Order: sequence, then structure tokens, then C-alpha cells
Amino acid sequence: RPVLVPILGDQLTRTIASLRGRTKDDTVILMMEVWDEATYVRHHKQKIALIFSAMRHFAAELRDAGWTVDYVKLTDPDNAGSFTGEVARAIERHDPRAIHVVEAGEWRVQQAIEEWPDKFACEVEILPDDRFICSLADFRDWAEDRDSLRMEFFYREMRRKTGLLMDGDKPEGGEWNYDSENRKPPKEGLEAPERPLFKPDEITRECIDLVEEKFGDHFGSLESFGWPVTRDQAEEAADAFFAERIACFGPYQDAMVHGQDDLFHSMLSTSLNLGLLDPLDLCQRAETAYKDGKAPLNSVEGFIRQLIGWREYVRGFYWLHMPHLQKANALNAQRALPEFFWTGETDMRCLADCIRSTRDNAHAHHIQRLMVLGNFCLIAGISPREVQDWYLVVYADAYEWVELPNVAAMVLYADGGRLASKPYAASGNYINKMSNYCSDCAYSVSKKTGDGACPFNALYWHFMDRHRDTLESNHRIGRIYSNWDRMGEEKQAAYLETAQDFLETLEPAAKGWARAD
Ligand code: FAD
Ligand code: DLZ
Ligand code: SF4
Repeated sequence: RPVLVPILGDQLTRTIASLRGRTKDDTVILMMEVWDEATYVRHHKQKIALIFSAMRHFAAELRDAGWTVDYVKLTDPDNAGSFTGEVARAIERHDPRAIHVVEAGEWRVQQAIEEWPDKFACEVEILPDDRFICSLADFRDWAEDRDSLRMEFFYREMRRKTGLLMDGDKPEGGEWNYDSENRKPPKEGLEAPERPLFKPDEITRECIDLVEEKFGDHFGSLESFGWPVTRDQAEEAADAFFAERIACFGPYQDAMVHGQDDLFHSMLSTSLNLGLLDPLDLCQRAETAYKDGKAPLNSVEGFIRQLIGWREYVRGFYWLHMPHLQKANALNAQRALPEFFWTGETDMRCLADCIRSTRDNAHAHHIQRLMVLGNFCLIAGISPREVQDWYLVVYADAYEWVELPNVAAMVLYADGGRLASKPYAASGNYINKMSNYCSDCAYSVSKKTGDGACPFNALYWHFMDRHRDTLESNHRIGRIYSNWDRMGEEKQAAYLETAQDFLETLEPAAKGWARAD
């Protein structure tokens, strides 16, 4: 009797723990396209096509390498529609002596897997996902007894653990973090080399057709689909990043340019999250680029911090705070998500451009997600549940373990400040400094109140004013209130009225965009 090894859609790694040490003649690998996963939120069309195509390519590679793969397609007439239902059917087909599965990335799926030992007659072994650098147990130990968790201290531990950019027990160059060198506004005409786009092959085209047929009314466009769907393609995308873009990654990390969607970002998150690339390997390659004099320390340190710092940290944070993180709403934000988040129809040029990129590419880069889209949701007081659903739907790299901490905790401060030391609230001034959006916007960024004033300006003060009780004591933001107080009542009233008038124009999104009714 074989061992059944279910491999989930984001576990496409040849060295995954459940396959390591197994022999090909007594293992059946099970891969399942299931309706529940494709619809628990109504994912962007590119996200579903990407996952199905990457799964099908991975199954083909495993078969070529001599493994037995039982692949259940979405259109299989007997498809049970869920992981648990499909594992039950596979047990009937293969009569396994045991099931070996790697823990799920998402809490929702892990809950289901944890029921398998009671549900199924054979032995079920659930293995830790050791594709991350910090195990969940180690993260818990680190987080224990700390009231507030700060990424920076966690990151230093990860530097010591991996030895990346270490000079003995000191950080390379003398500093742990070179972010102060990484805030360059875009200069006129800033252009980045284009990233490789991978033309859909026959397998991908089949997946695209399937998505059009079954999920044609989901958000997003499939036209520009060019994501890497295999490990080889993902490596090619990484090669291009290390050869052409990493040197400028740091300085322009926070820059935004209208119509230039990728700039110097790596665009590797979809491949990393599917398991096609290894985060430690990418960090080592970045370190080599620095040592070979091909990229400056601030760029390489910045890139490594995103991976061994933020990426690992938000995963640990997620598992520490689930399931209550899903419901957190420390600022009691209740407003509905505006319809323009789905249509892109707004005169705010910054938001329109970020939403366009999101719709066309299933991607927006970090500062667009944080300081344009996220900042707007924060200061406009949009309900965390609605914002979380939106981010989970629209990005091809979105899995709840990484999306939720970023949205609920980093962007919306819904966790009350466990993750971020202050809310990332900003007025139009910040967006103007870091982008070229404002010069051609219907609103005036320099106008603070009244008709035609940039909505971010008044919303910023509306936010600060309505949360004064919570934020005034925060040492990183509290002193801003002296500016507010100095303005005097008339100016304050003008800000609050402008914000209120704007908020009343927001049309709530129709139901059904994110989740089926
Ligand atoms: P780069 O800028 O090249 O960064 C390199 C890598 O670092 C990324 O590929 C990613 O793996 C990692 N990284 C960078 N920032 C973060 C972060 N804050 N958290 C975790 N990993 C990080 N990333 C996702 O992978 N999935 C998500 O669903 C997701 N949702 C986000 C929601 C919000 C509100 C915000 C502010 C950020 C979110 N991020 C998410 C993080 C980040 O925006 C994306 O990882 C990044 O834009 C992916 O593009 P890239 O590969 O070019 O990243
Ligand atoms: C996101 C997704 C989608 C759309 N479809 C599938 C699928 O049909 N089969 C599958 O194995 N995985 C899919 N995924 C990714 C899973 O949701 C992901 O593996 C879980 O989030 C893991 O917790
Ligand atoms: Fe965005 Fe305001 Fe600038 Fe317009 S003026 S692009 S709304 S920040």
C-alpha cells in the first residue's frame, strides 16, 4: 500500500518535506484543482490561471521524473470540490497506508487538514513547512513575553541565523538597516528595464480558457498574463532581476511612476509564494551581487530584509494571531469599500493608476499597496473585512498568511499596533513627493480644503482628529496634534467639512465582487 502525498497549490517545491526521503515506487502524489479554493474569494482571473498552470506544469515535471501523480482537474465530473472531499476519493482509489501532507499556508485550510486524522482510517502525518527560514515554533519563542513585536529586532535575529551580510557578529557596513538611503523620489524620465514576460504555452492557454469559461465574471484581465509558471521560468525571472534591476532596487523602492508598473521591484512574489523559488537562495544571490560589486549595500540589504525580515515576520505574526486577526478592528472602521476599487473609475490619479495595474497585472508594488491604496482605506475608515477581501482577491501573490498581516496590521492598524508602531497615514504631500501622479490629477495636491483639493489632505486630518484619543499618546505620531491645534477652529472645520463632503460622495461597492452572495 502506498503513501498518499497531497501537494497543495502553493507547495510546488521539489524538495517539499512530504516528498523528501520518499521512494517513487511506494508514493502517490495527489494534486487537486478544487472549486472551494478557486471561489472562497472570487480571485483575480490571473491568479487562478497562474495557480492551475503552475500546478499542471509541476505535475508534468514530477511525472517526467518518474513519480506517480494523481491529478484531479476542476472539470473532472466527480470532483468533490474540496481538499477533504478529494482526499477521501483518493483514499478509495489508492487505499494508502498513510497520508503525508505539509501543513497549509492558510489557517482555513489547516483547520480542514487537522480533521483528517479523525476522518480517515489511515495514519495522517502533518509535517512542518520548512521552506521558511524561521519555524513557527521558533517565532513563538521569539514573540513570547513581548507586548509589541517589531520586525527590526526579528530581522536582526534572522541575519545572525543565516549569516547573511554579517561581518563576524556585526552587520556588514556597520548598520543593520539602510532604509534612509532607500527613499529616492523618481527623477524625471526614470525608467526600469522590462522584466521578462512568459508567453503562455499550451498548458497555460488551457488554464486561461478554463478561467474565462468558469470564472469569467471575476475581477481582472487575463490579457497581459506573463507570470512564470515553472521553476525554470521563475529562475529566469530571478536572473533578470539580479542582472538588471537589483542595483536600483533600494533607492527607488518607494518611488511610483504613472504607467510604470514594476520599476526596479523583483516581481518574484508569485513564484516565491507558489514554492517555485527558495527565499534563502535568492538572498544568497543578492549577497553575491553585493560582494561582486554589482549592487550597492543599501539595495541588497533592502532586498534581503524584505525576504528574511518582512516575509518571515508576517508569516509568524499570522499564525500567532489567527483566527482573531481576521476580525480585528481596533479603530472601529465601518465604511463600505468604494465601488471604484473594482472599476478604477475615480478622478484620483494615484488610485486610478494603482487599480489599473492591479486589474491588468494582478500586481501593484509595495508602496502602491501601502501608501496609496492602503493609506486611502485607513484614512477613509474602510471596514477591515472589506479591505482584506479586496487584497486577497486582486493580487496574484495573495495568500492569507501574507496578505492579512499586511492589510489588517500594517495598513489598517486594526490590531491596535502590535505589528506597526504607528498607522501609516499620510496626506497628498507624501504621494506627491514619491510619485509623478499629482502633476496631472484632477485634484490639486497643494490645495488643502474646498472644491478641487486633494482628498488625501482633508481625509488625513479627519482621520487624525477622529482617532485623537487613541493616537495622541503614540510617541511616533502624537506630536502632530500640536500642528492641528495651531490651525485654529476655522481651518480645522474646513478640513473636516471637506473630508465629510468627500466621504459622502463615495459609492459603496456592489455586493458580490469579492465573495459570492
Ligand atoms: P519586491 O519589492 O521585489 O520585494 C521582494 C520580496 O520581498 C517580495 O517578493 C516578497 O516576497 C517580500 N516582501 C516584500 N515586502 C513584504 C511584506 N510587506 N510582507 C511580506 N513579504 C514581503 N505580498 C505577498 O506576497 N502577498 C500578498 O498578498 C501581499 N499583500 C500585501 C498587502 C499590503 C497592504 C501590503 C502593504 C503589502 C503586501 N504584500 C504582499 C507585500 C509586498 O507588497 C509584495 O510582496 C510585493 O509587492 C511583491 O512584489 P515583488 O516581488 O516585486 O516585491
Ligand atoms: C488559490 C488556489 C486556487 C485558486 N485554487 C487551488 C486549487 O484548486 N487547488 C489547490 O491545491 N490550491 C489552490 N489554491 C491555493 C490554495 O488556496 C493554497 O494552497 C492554500 O491557500 C494553502 O493553504
Ligand atoms: Fe492622488 Fe491627491 Fe496626488 Fe491626485 S493630487 S494624484 S488624489 S495624491
